[in-house]
Amino acid sequence: MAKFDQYFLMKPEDVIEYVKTQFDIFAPDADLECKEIGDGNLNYVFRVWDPGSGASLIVKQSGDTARISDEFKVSIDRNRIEAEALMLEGKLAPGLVPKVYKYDPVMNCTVMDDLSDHQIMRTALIKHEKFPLFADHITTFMVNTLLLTSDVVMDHKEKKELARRFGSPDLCEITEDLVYTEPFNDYKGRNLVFPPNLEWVKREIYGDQELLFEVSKLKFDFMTKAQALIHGDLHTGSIFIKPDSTKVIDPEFAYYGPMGYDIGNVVANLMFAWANADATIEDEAQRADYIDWLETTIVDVIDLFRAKFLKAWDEHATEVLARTAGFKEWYLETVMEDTAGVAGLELCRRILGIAQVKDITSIADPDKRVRAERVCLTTAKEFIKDRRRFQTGADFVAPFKRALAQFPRQ
Ligand code: SR1
Ligand code: MG
Repeated sequence: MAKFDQYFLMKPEDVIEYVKTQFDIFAPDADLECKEIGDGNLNYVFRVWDPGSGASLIVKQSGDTARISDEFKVSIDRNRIEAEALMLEGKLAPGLVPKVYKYDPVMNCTVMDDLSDHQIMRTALIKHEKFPLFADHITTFMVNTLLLTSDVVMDHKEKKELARRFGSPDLCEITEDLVYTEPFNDYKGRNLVFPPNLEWVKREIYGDQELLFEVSKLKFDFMTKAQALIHGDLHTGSIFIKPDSTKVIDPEFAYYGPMGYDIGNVVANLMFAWANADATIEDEAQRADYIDWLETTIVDVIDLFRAKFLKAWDEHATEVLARTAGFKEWYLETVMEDTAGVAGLELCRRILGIAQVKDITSIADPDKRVRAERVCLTTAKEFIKDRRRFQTGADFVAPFKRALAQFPRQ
């Protein structure tokens, strides 16, 4: 039996041998180098390159537990889900995902484009860099991947078959626990609450029964609303970016769920960047300028999504009743309501739960971090409880600005 005929978790030296036996991208005598560069919670990401020619590739492999903790036993089939999702997204939203060269169902790895000329968007936002094309790119990605995989556009039998291929019980369980349940009751005792905020969180989050009631409704929506093939983890750590290019990566949580799940994640993660900028940029004019760009970007994400969604609906809808007067506007209202609910969930879970974000944890001054967290959590409560009220970009940024005013800068 040859070395790569049976699954094992590769080390960098194995990856070099793997790519040499599978691809002719590198010269046979090339002196390849390889480094594990993954910094996500689940997988191993290897960059392989030839210092002579400059050619390079990424090999992403899944293990049978999550990197973040052995507590999470996750099917290695998630690598198939990720590879198939990337290939489908590449067709629906050309140029907005990395190119996949090979999916290997034995080694549970995917070989794809190296995007080292881009940066992880969260890292760039923490450095307070601007990306004026982001809202346009991400809304094209979301409209194309969401609307075009929904019953509005797809043949219903084909859509059900696609939903079956993307049934993903292990990864859905992670989302159900980490996004929808634990932030609101810590029932597994693994939340990571910033100690100076613990009493506030006990009162304002764990003690809010109306909040829990609304979160319960949203959780059942996530489990039952097979609306579109969502990316399932569309935060700024799942986006590679440079000024003229945006690439969405890591769709291993792809699953048939509510469209608002993806849009809400984008909105919430831009708000984490806003909270970070507000807390860490000392110079007032520079801070105002950067926050202005973030605010405009959030407004544009919502308003461009709305405009492109309605246009794409007119161009692509095949379901006969989708053309009923008023139906597409009603449908979009429900997507926006779900977007607000999920933005609220993401704002809570990344502050209270096990999978946190650097935008918040890197705020060194404890008082500033306390304020940033309370601003995000207060915004989240409004999003979750009053989600029907949020329809336009201006609606979405209003609660964050109100919360900033409610907790004055020290
Ligand atoms: C156990 S995985 C924790 C989180 O990391 C992923 O990126 C998802 O966001 C998941 O919820
Ligand atoms: Mg990920």
